[in-house]
Amino acid sequence: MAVEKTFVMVKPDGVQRGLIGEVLRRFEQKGLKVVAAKLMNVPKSLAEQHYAEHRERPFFGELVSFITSSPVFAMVLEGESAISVARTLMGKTNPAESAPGTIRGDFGLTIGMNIVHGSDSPESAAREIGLWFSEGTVAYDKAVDVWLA
Ligand code: DAT
Ligand code: MG
Repeated sequence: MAVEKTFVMVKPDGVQRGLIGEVLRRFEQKGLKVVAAKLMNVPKSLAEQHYAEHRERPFFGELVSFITSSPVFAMVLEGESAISVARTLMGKTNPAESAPGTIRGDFGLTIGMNIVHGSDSPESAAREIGLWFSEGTVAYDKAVDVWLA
């Protein structure tokens, strides 16, 4: 086990539906610490780099146009096993198959609009944090940290 940082983003559908607070609340209540956050429009070049692994997939164009269509809320979360913990809270990629109680299971309906993104491995997390937060993250202690680990 190790303390990790992960890149998480509320996608345009989540922002438009007023779910930034709801999504963030779930990660915060789990014990993950917000170490960076910003609301931003996504340049096409950033979207293409972010989703580079899907470049050859038939839905790549839709993915890029969706993520650039309206602002996203991007953040970096830190905590014990943060990468897999965030993915568990998000639920499966396709909201139709995501368990109730997960973010996608509770708020999503279709795979194209699944509310939230989270890094899927330590390599992805490092790459995505560098891509979205080249300005860096904020290191700080919280008194509650000692009650979480
Ligand atoms: P995840 O977001 O769970 O990491 P992924 O990396 O496989 O999933 O795909 C990235 C996004 O692309 C996903 O959140 C929604 C979209 N997507 C994936 N598979 C799709 C498909 N078959 N049709 C349409 N969109 C898809
Ligand atoms: Mg992915």
